[in-house]
Amino acid sequence: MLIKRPEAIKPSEITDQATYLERRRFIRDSGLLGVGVAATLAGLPWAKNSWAEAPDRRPFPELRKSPFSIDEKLTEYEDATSYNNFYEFGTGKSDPKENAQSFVPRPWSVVVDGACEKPGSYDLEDFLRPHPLEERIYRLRCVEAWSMVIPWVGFSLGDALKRFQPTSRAKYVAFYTLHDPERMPGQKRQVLKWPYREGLRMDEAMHPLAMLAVGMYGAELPNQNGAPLRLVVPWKYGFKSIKSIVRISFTEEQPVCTWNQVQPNEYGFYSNVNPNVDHLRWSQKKERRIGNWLKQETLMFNGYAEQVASLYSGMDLKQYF
Ligand SMILES: Nc1nc2c(c(=O)[nH]1)N[C@H]1C(S)=C(S)[C@@H](COP(=O)(O)O)O[C@H]1N2
Ligand SMILES: [Mo]
Repeated sequence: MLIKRPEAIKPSEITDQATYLERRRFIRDSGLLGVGVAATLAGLPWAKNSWAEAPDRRPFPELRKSPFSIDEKLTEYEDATSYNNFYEFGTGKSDPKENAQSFVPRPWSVVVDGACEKPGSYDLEDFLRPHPLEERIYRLRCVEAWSMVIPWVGFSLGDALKRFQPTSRAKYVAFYTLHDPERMPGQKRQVLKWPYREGLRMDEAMHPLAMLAVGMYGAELPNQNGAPLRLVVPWKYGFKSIKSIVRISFTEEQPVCTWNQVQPNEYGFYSNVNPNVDHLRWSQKKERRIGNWLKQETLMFNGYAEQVASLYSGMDLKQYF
C-alpha cells in the first residue's frame, strides 16, 4: 500500500491554514464550540481524532484505525501538548511547549547499530518509508500518577526493528535522544546525564503494542511531544516512551536507562505500570486523568495485561519493577 507521509502530500490535498481557521470560526460561530465541545466533536465520526485538533502541524490523511485502540475519551489536544515531560526543554510541565517552539526536527537521521545485520545511518524518510501509518489510541500513564489518552500516529516498533535483522546476540534494544544543547537548551544544565536513554528487552520491543510514533491527533508530532520520532510503550510508565530518537542500538547487555541510572531504587528497568508496587515516595494505586476531577484506579500494565502479562510470567514484579 502506498502511504503518504507529509513530504509526499500535494499542497492541493491539504486544507490550508486559512480554510482551517475559517472552518474553526464557523464551528465556533454556529455555537458548536464551547463547554463540552470536545465531547461533542469526539462523538462525530468525521471529527473524531481529526487533525483539526492539531492546527499547527501537517496532517496525515487517510489513517487506518488500529484494532489496538481503546475506547476512552481523548485528552484535549491543548492539554496533551502543553503539559509535558521533556527535560531537554526544561523541567517544568509548561517548559517543553515554550522552549521547543524554535526546534526544527529536520533534517533527521536515525543510526541503527549493534547486534544486527543491517546497521547504518538512515534518513528519517528512508527509515519511515516502508511503514504504513495508523492511528492508535493508547493510555499514557506517567510515573508521577497522572495519565492521558492520546491518539498516536505510527506503526509497530517490531516492524521497524525486523528490517535491520537483529542477530541472536541482540537481547535488548537501546534508544537515544538527540544530544544537542544548542537546539535542546535544557541540556545545558546537567539535570540528567545526556543524552536521554531508554531500553527494552527484545521480546518487549517486538510486542505489537510497542510503537514508534511520528504523530498524534492525526498530524505530525509537536516538538514538545518528541518530534520527529518517539517511542510509545503503553503498558510502561511514560518515561520509557523516549522522545526525539536519533539512535537505536541492539545490545547483548541490559542497556543503561536514564531514570534508572539517576534513581535505581525509584525507577526500575522494566517500569511496567503496576498499582501494586508503590513508588518509593508515593502510591501508584490511583492516577489523575488530565481533564477529570476524580482520581481513578490505575490498571495492571496500564490496562494492557491481557496482551502483555505473558512477557513477564514467572518474574517477581516487585523485584523487577
Ligand atoms: N527524551 C526524553 N523523552 C521523554 C522524557 C524526557 O524528559 N526526555 N520524558 C518522559 C516522560 S516522564 C513522560 S511521562 C513522557 C511524556 O510524553 P508527552 O509529553 O508526550 O505526554 O515522555 C517521556 N519521554
Ligand atoms: Mo513521566
